[in-house]
Amino acid sequence: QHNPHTKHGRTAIVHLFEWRWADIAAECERFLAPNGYAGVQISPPNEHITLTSPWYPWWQRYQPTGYNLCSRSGNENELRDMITRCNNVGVNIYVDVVINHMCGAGGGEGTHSSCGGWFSASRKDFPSIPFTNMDFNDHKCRTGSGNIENYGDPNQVRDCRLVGLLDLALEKDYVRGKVAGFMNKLVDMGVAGFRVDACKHMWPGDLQNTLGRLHNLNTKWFSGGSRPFIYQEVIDLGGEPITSREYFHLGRVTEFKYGAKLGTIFRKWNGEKLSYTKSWGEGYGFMPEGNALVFIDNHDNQRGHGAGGAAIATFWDPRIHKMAVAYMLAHPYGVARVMSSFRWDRNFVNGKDQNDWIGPPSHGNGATKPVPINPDQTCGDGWVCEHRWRQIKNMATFRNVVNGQPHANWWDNQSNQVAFGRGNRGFIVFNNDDWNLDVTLNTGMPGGTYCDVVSGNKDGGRCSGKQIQVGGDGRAHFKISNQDEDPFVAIHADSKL
Ligand code: QV4
Ligand code: CA
Repeated sequence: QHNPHTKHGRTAIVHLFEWRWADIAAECERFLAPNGYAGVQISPPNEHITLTSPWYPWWQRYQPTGYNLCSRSGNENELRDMITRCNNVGVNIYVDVVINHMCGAGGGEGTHSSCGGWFSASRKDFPSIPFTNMDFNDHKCRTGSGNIENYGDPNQVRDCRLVGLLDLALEKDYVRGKVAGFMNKLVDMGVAGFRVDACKHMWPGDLQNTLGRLHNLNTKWFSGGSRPFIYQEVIDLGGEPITSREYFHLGRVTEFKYGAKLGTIFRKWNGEKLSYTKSWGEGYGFMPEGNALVFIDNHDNQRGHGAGGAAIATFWDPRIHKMAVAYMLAHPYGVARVMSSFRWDRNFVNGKDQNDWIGPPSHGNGATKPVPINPDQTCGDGWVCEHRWRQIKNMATFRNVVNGQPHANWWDNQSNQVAFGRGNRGFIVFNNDDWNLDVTLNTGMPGGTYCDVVSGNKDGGRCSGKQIQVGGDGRAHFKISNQDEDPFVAIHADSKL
């Protein structure tokens, strides 16, 4: 189902990657609701393997060992409290669910799991659900290694092990029932939908049956008959037989071309220019806009996993990252997701980060640290909190203010200076050239003085950033130095002084 069921005209989702439930609950109340974020994507809430070699990697949460709701982010009570408190302030929760597989085949046997439940990867025995060796696909897989060896063969992509992860037989009624039961528990607790992991590796028919078993959303917070929002992780950059299109009828799909392309454009690689983005969206070969979930980076490709490579614009390149995220939030295409990360010590050897496995800030024993908030509203202890950066937070508001308005009043200099508006509700100007921008443009906005929400905030009647004068004819003069900390300017109806 394609509708995110957002509330109060809010639009953007933020992925609070690896945050604890207690911190997310507080963040909904103190920051996300007041600043107009629509929802949170949370890390997988179910029981997962715990690994010590490497030391509690972030990716251990993509190796389920059961469906009990205790994880590195907290226990079931904390999860329920978070869902309730976020819903009560109108912020939706979307759960990352890993249903293609359980843990790696080499995961051993014992109680090294986040709830302390016993499991055996070697015997394919997960008694807390229970799944036994009959619930896996090994008999169907035809590769020598039992792993996916060739993405050109849809059968092995669906029926063999993704990097050695025990592949669930989602064709079985029993397995479908257990997976749907797990998801329904979350629906009943009040979540608004799911990010479904590794959908390329599941047959659309199996997914359709499983998702068809989901309950309607909890009527304490959602109107009767609301179906869960679904966005499916399918990496489709072209060139493989499995395409995003096979999944459109089930819900939205992650559009990985979006961030890979926009990162390349803002980096000015391969002769790309910002002016070429006049037709950004479907005109750029992306999926139909009602199907797309868009983002600049995600938890995989910000550290070299997944797809997109070095072009991806992450918080490590803040100037480019802020511009790319602002472009996404200003543009009408797709449901937008903002990444919120933790920092780690990168160590590149021959272009590959040896530390791409490092988990969230922790006390050393695998217990995740809380997110402390500094006096200046940034986060401490290694949490990056991109969603709190003024430029990004204010663009999330921009997206709400211009929601439903058409892309309008495009201008470009045939290079890397562009501008566009959203009806008469907002206007944004970028200078990604190596020289100054100095131009008068038709903004389409009512005359008046506006506060640029990139260089500052509007606070009461005052503006801490640049002021932009829009004449009675809608025209305004913009000057953006290529030396500016953030070489872009954005104004909207609510930033009028
Ligand atoms: C290793 C070997 C295998 C071997 C196996 C033996 O590489 O060849 O068979 O041991 O047991 C981790 C390790 C990986 C290891 C595997 C199993 O990195 O080396 O295999 O565990 O033990 C995340 C990480 C993976 C991690 C996985 C499970 O990115 O590195 O694997 O979690 O912990 C494709 C998919 C797409 C996927 C993307 C990364 O089409 O669906 O790759 N993206 C999603 C998530 C991602 C997650 C998974 C899927 C799996 O976004 O975070 O992978 O749930 O493009
Ligand atoms: Ca599979």
